[in-house]
Amino acid sequence: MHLESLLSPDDLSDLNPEELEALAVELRQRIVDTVNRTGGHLGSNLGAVELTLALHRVFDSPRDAILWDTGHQTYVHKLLTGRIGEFEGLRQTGQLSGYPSREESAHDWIENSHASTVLSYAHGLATARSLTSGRGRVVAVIGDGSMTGGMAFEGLNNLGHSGLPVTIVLNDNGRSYAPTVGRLSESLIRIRSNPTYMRRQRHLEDLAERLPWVGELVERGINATKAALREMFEPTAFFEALGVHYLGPFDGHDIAEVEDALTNAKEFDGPVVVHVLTQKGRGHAPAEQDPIKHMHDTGGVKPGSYTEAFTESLIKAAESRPELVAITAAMPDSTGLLPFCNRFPERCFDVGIAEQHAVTAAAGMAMGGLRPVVALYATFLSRAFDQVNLDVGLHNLPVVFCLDRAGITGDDGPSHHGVLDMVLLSKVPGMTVLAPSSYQELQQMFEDAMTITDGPVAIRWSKTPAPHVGWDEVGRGLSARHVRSGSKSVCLLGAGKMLTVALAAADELAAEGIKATVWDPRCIRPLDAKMLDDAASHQLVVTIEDGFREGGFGTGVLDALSARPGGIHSHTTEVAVLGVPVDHHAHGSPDALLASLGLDGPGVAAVVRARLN
Ligand SMILES: Cc1ncc(C[n+]2csc(CCOP(=O)(O)OP(=O)(O)O)c2C)c(N)n1
Repeated sequence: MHLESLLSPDDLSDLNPEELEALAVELRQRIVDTVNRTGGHLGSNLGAVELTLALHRVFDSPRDAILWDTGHQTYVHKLLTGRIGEFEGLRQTGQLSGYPSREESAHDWIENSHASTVLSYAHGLATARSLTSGRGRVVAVIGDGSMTGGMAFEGLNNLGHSGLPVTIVLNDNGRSYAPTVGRLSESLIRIRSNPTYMRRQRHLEDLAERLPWVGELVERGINATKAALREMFEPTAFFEALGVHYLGPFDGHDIAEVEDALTNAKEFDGPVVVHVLTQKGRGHAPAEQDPIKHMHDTGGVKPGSYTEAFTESLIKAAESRPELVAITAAMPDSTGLLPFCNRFPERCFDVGIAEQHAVTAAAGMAMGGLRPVVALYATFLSRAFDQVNLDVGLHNLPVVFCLDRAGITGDDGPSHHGVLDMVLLSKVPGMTVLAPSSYQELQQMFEDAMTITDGPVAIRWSKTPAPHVGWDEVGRGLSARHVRSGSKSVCLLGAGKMLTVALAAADELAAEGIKATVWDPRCIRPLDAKMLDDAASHQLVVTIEDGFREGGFGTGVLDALSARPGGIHSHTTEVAVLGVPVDHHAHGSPDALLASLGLDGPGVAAVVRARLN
């Protein structure tokens, strides 16, 4: 059997062990070849090849619902469910998504890509099936990294309580991006690092069962023996205390072994976890060896990027501020924290994929006199909005949120765009929100944020390359920066990286004789009164941002201008608010996506022309 002749999971049923092994080799090769061109989560997918084959042989997808946590590890699933022809276009504009996609296939149930949700989906779907006599099993695949998120524990607790027949596959490779942290994963590590221990345990259990004892007493005796043996292995006790039966651990690269385990689990009438041990990057030396770079689509921190400016500023501030600590939610590398963590290991906290905990733990640290910096991707902060608003905001705590990948982020699609942070954070009373337009601005803003002690500060920046400017082109404190003087026809306010777009539009308009004024607002909240005064003296004000247009920076400007005595019209000023329409935007290259939304130089210039005429 060759990969190309695989049209559906049914085609796997007649394959013998040798053919399956050969298919696994082909699948790996196809993934490596494609991801080398398109980027993507290589390590997680290479580690899930045999597991995915076994899942599709034992379960009858899509009648049986196979649900993937996060969804970054579904390339094999895509290849086995009729998408070989399209796989070339992985993550390319208008082509195959890097995550499950309901539009692509009936085999894809959920398209989350924010971690730790799958057990809750499974609880819901299994509940629906039991109430409607729906058929088919529910299978939830979750990694050890995603098991560190609070929702996973909530889901597990409810599944155990419900007694619903859900098969949970714990795909344990010991890593999130970095090695997985937390007490549960420490117990999992003990098992992983000592398989003979586990074999011995199974052997002892088998032995106990074969003892020639009879009757109920003995039954209890055996269970007690088993329980005592299991006590040695915390995960077993942990799952079983929650009412979830535990099977394992199994070698996740042995297809027959995993199939046996899944077949047994399928017969079980209640929630059961099948613990499989896998190796991230399996079968591809560069991915097996490099802990992070080849594992996920992080590509490392680029020299000269905003992220690097953050790393530099953080270390510089930490040198003179022993109270400064930094928190990451399982992403020390891609958020730029790693050099800080290597230098000040006792001041760096990786809390697992637990953004909500990260924020409230930061609140506690600030209460205790520390100066916490919480480094997250902008998209993952929205999960912790309530904690930002109440646990930090209501207490006026000086926590600094450093948000990478803000704005339209690109290849990862709808779940990864950082389009909500300005909308949400600008509603937190007392929150200062800063958006740097250059490498140097970010450094200045971080230094300034350290001096704000009466409430939280957020600094948000994009993944795209940072402009480098002279120090005379950098603002200070909460002031906006007047970048270019024009006539009184049009004033452009470009937030963060969109300053570049404002300047491109101004250049284009200048060639036509329209001299635009340009401001770098720097501070999204509170807005600088001097900038607003100047803007109000123009016929047209155009605000440009890379977050949602509604409720973000531009509508803040519009509100502020209309709240002035006499309102906007007394100044004969018109305001055009340009930003990302409220929608779930697909994957694609960031600047191309922005251009398609009219958020580039020509798009902005066109709006100005149309409004001035
Ligand atoms: C809420 C949230 N925070 C952070 C991430 C970024 N992220 C994507 S995959 C991943 C690691 C997941 O580890 P695990 O579940 O063990 O899967 P593996 O890749 O190891 O197979 C992280 C941190 C995310 N997807 N969602």
